[in-house]
Amino acid sequence: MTRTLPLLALLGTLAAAGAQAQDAKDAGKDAAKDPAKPAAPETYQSPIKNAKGEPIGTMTIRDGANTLVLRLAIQPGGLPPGWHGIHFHAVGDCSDPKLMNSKAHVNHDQSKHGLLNPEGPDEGDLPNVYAAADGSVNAEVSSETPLTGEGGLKDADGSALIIHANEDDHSSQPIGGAGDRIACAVIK
Ligand SMILES: [Cu+2]
Ligand SMILES: [Zn+2]
Repeated sequence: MTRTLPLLALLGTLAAAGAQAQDAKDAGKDAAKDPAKPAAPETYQSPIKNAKGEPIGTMTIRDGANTLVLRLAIQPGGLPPGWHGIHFHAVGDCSDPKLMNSKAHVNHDQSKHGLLNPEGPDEGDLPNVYAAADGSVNAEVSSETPLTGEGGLKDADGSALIIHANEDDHSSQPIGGAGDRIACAVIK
């Protein structure tokens, strides 16, 4: 699912009105390029906690007009060193020790899992992050999944950022072999 689908549907059914909407959109893009009038991204910050509920870092989301940017800052000792799969899961609940209350990946259109899957990705899929030898992470990844509005992370039951024990292979089902859920941040 992409953010442009509703606009395309509109163009298909209301050609004249759609053309006007496209003009308005182009005008908006021009305005966004003007450094004097930057569109302020919507921001959201939440603590990242391990499976024991101990804080290990901070997740910061900035959601612009077309893309969401997520920054992870995890302190030394926070994670086992190496690659870790991270995903948006469907429910904003990190309260149980195995972090299963956050349910499966955000996925409104029954896509297959995996950024590299020809039938994917689902809306929860994100690139892996790498924890340094001291267990710290500083990383930034992007996603087309919006923070608010239709299909947004802040829906009625919220969402969660889950960090897995292993890396995501970006193609196998259901979660790319990423293994246990070891850290979580609520998005509500
Ligand atoms: Cu996951
Ligand atoms: Zn997925």
